[in-house]
Amino acid sequence: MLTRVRKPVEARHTLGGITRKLGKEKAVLFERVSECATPLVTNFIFSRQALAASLGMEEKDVIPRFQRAMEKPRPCKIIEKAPFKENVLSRHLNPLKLFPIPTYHERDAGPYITGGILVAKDPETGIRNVSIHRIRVFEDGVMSLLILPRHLDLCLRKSIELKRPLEVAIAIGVDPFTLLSSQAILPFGVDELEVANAMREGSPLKLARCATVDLEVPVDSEIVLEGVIDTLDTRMEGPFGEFPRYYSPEAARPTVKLSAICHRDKPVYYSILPAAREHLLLGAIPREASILANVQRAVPSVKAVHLTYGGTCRYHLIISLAKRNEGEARTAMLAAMVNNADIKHVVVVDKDIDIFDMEQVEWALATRFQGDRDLVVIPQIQISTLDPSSAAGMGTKMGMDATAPVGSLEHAFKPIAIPGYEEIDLKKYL
Ligand SMILES: Cc1cc2nc3c(=O)[nH]c(=O)nc-3n(C[C@H](O)[C@H](O)[C@H](O)COP(=O)(O)O)c2cc1C
Ligand SMILES: [Mn+2]
Repeated sequence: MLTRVRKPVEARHTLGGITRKLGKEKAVLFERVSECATPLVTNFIFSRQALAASLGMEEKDVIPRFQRAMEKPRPCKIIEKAPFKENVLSRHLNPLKLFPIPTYHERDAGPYITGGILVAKDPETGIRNVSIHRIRVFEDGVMSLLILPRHLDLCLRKSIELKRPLEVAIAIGVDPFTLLSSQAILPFGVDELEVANAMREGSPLKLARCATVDLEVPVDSEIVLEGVIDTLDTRMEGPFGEFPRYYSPEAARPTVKLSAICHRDKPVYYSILPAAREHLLLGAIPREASILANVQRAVPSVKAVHLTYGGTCRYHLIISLAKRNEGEARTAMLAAMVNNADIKHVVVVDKDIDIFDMEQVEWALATRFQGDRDLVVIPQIQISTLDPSSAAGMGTKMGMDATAPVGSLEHAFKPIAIPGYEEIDLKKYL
């Protein structure tokens, strides 16, 4: 399901436009982008099904396997040889001259690297950390990036205290296990690459040492940008069209000073269209895995959770509950809300509703929910800063209990059914 675009395409806007049109359908390989010799691949995670296929798994197995991998990460083997070391450039380092780096949205500040995993080490423990960052590339090859207050930020603060530069390696074009694991919600000190390795039952993830920094990246990386983060020499970064489909504003941010650009012979550049399914799902799957485990700790009868596309795979959560006691729905929604600051609206439904079918979820709201009785509103609490309706990250959370009373699914809330419906084979009659 990979479509090739052979005609030349502009990296500015046109490539993103074509990708967006195919966003829910197909992976795309752009063979010729803005006179650049390197092709660009994008959008291979265009649905949950496509993600599962890329992992060689059934859709239903993805979350349980991700949960197991997070619980039991597996150390990676490091080998010397790697295709990305076939070409190690150390002078005139400018990613814009080598790779087709897109400018996506109207008000974006410029071209951005969006599909690279950034590897760094905790300067105290030497434990690796992996995360994805939007990285603006300037005409002169200097890059500035957004580092939210999570693990890379912790590494950076420690490096400043120790007065040592923080080395980074940005690997572009990695396997989907690594991409997904980079988004795992883990305690600081757990190496996301070891989670990726644990998830790859059968074929282990091998790492190779970088050329100019003391870091390891997946052996099969197409491109590796190596350097150090400079927090003193900042540059403007943003505006940038983000996952909620709004722009996030500009600010002065740290820069990356490159020491090498490594790539395979004939590399393929990988990029993620912001706010596309690929971007949303990379966040949703690891979040669902963590939210489910946490909510089940509070309410074991919770069966599954779904972060919806309309809720940008961050703000809207549907919970499936095999309710045994009244009150479980409220406990579950509150557990989800405190577990993840981004979750803003939660709907809890009974086990007979398919939580991935939003028409069914709406039907449950229409027929099992009363606003005065089943609504929980929590004002003035932390929500996503990227939600433009928030007041500097403060807002209101809302939970809707659309479950029927315990025991009523067989009586007052018994959906209509036609006996023998499932077995009817239309071919026999038409
Ligand atoms: C396409 C994409 C772009 C992202 N951009 C950023 C970013 O610019 N800054 C940031 O801090 N996190 C960004 N993230 C989220 C982090 O990569 C993610 O939260 C990661 O799990 C953080 O890792 P950590 O827990 O080790 O800190 C992005 C995620 C994706 C999928
Ligand atoms: Mn981490």
